[in-house]
Amino acid sequence: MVDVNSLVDVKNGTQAKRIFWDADIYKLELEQIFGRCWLFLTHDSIIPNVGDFTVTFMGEDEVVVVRQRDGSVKAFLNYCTHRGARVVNAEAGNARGFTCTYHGWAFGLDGSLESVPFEKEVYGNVLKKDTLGMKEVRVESYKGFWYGNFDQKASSLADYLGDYRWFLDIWMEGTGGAELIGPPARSILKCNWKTPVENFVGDAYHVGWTHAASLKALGGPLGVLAGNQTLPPEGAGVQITSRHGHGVGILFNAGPALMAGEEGAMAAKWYAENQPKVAKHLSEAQAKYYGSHFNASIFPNNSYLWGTNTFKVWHPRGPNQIEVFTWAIVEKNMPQELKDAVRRSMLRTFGTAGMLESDDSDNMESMTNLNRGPHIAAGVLNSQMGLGNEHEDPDSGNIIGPSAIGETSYRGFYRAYQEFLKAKDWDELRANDGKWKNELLNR
Ligand code: UNU
Ligand code: FES
Ligand code: FE
Repeated sequence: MVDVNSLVDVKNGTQAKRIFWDADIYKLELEQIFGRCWLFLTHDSIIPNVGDFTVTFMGEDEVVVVRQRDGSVKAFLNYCTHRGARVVNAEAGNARGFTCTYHGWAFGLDGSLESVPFEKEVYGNVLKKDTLGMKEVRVESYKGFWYGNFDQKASSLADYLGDYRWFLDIWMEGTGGAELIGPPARSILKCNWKTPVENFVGDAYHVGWTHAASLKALGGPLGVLAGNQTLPPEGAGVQITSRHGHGVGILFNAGPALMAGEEGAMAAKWYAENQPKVAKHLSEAQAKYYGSHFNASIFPNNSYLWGTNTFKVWHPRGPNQIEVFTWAIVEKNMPQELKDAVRRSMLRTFGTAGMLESDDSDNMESMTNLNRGPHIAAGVLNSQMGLGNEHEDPDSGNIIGPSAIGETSYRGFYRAYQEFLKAKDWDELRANDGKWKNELLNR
């Protein structure tokens, strides 16, 4: 039995080190977190046409996501109801239906079992075909971003995102919508899934140090941080955490991030021109954040950097391995030339062979694999930076840490992590809605 209370100390801002290694904790995470949270699947722009499909994972379960004939989107577990072989073997494509490679059972786009080779001759009428369709998974979308959930009793995706939508809307909606460029690149890292999630949710601290050489080589607004030569001044940024652990760290006006020269100038011009439109379309308060750099995670395992424009899912593959899916983010109305520049910048920085992606990987792998040693595994992780400095954000309804560098959203992420591991069901989670702020603010 895992003693969940011992894993996170919300008041004190620490977590047990064994959360990065322990197989029993991992099993509990698959049940309590990946079995009940909204998990990113794909974006409308990746499967625009009838029959377009993409294969991904929800936790350890492989799913296929398909554009239906009526324009809706469905997701199915990617196994055959005959003997359990994989039905869709391609990573992505367009199809009129799916035929299992093993014995040739054929399923429609809607998952229904349409035909079975020699059905009459070999089965007679024993086969109840209408009960043998591919197993469907609940899906919902927000601004074209599709998520799946194994729990029929989970709150809606909109409620799950909650007040965090205030920040998502800035880039998902502010200038007329966002798109992902895929299919996603896929790569394996030998680390626990939470090491990159916590890094993206709230780590502006490592940027100048871990990424010193890359920042210096690439330039752009984040280049000034290289080698920790300067601490971002007061007012340079904030950190945000929300009800279900989604968080974002903001570096104001650093939108072009690691784009220098002509590309950087093109990006800066886009952000400057569009800021007034965001004020009109959303609000003045949100427009203040437009053109900033966001480092962020959506609980549990979906991260993005807006500005650096990478969008990722860190799929768990056991307690000490992940499969990373990486897309580029563009705003729909950007000129094609800027979209191309953004995609190139993303590939240079956070693509599979990106400079900053490899900088980070060494840290994440060591944080995970050192825990083989029982003495190291027994310690605690520290996320106390800025403890006690946070307050409620009157604009967005979230909790805000008032500096660029701090660990407010680490604490928010692990508070939610512990709550999901503890809660018996979604009714209990909903009953807790009034408590989370007091827990984090230590009131
Ligand atoms: O990698 C990150 N978490 C990050 C990158 C944070 C801030 C700026 C750039
Ligand atoms: Fe942060 Fe070592 S300085 S992990
Ligand atoms: Fe990093």
